[in-house]
Amino acid sequence: MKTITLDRNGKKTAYGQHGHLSVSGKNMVDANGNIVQLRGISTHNLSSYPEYVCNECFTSLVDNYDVTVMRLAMYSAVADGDNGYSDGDDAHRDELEKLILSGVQICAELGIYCIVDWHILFDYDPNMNIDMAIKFWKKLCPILKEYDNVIIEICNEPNMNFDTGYKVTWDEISVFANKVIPVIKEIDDSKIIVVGTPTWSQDVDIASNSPLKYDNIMYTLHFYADTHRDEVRDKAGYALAKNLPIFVTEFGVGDALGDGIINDEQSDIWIKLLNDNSISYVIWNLSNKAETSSIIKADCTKLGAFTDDDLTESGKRMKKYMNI
Ligand code: IDC
Repeated sequence: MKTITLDRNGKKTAYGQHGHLSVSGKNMVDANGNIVQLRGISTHNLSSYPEYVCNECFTSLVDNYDVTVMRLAMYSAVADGDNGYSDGDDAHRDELEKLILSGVQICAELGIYCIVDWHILFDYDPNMNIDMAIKFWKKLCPILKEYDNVIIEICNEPNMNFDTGYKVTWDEISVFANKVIPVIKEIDDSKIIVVGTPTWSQDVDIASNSPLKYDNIMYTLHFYADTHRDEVRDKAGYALAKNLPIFVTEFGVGDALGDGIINDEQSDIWIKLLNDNSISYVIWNLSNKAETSSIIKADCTKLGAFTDDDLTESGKRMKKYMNI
């Protein structure tokens, strides 16, 4: 097994405090059986903003904001003109794999957890690129197996066919999960696997009616505070009442397009709900793209040693919600 740093700068790291994670009932628990809540930041599309996966950057986020998890968002299909894992060539796939492994290693050295995210989006049905997904996990899992700080996310946000309006169902997601999870577990049965839910990972209520039949599974809930309000919080409440383990692997303080205005009132209500239920959360996104959800200002080209001046308004909310 790879070494995950237990102490840094005279204090215990997140991994030093918690060690191996697993799922018990609706909670994520640590090696001592205590409930754990992780808080962290998601990269933007790794094909578009690979430069932020570096030691200097992650170190700054851990040291300044007490981040305990980083999410590596590897788009499975093309977005904004940048090829994803499935439609790029082998050289691009190699680059993405190397980037992920370097991100995982940096997190191990910092003693934090790391989510490896198969980020479906425009490939709205995870079954579309399932062969590539299986190829990816078969290749990476033998290496990730050595890293006890890794959490696996198998389908970011199942959503809909914009041409026909057809929405991917939980049954269809389950078909995908029931093919992919056994492949991962055969190589490495030790990790938490997070599974996306219908409607851009909002329908945890539907998943809670027929959860998957494996150990150590969590279900994805995503919200963008200005768009998704009580109606999505009600879904979370329903799922929690049914004991569904939820992981918010992505949220934004603005609108669902990652842009728009920041809604502090709705964000605070959401974060209180998550904290009250010890639900882990990860904010979108680590980049300087000119959009509301980016945490770094568009004119800031630094890749680390961030100061308050480098943070956008979303970045300031990130800071507030990390060091709670
Ligand atoms: C958005 C990015 C934006 C990019 C778009 C398409 O912020 O810059 O142009 O994707 O690649 C999600 C997705 C996440 C989205 C985000 C904001 O998981 O990929 O990122 N969002 O729209 N779900 C709900 C919102």
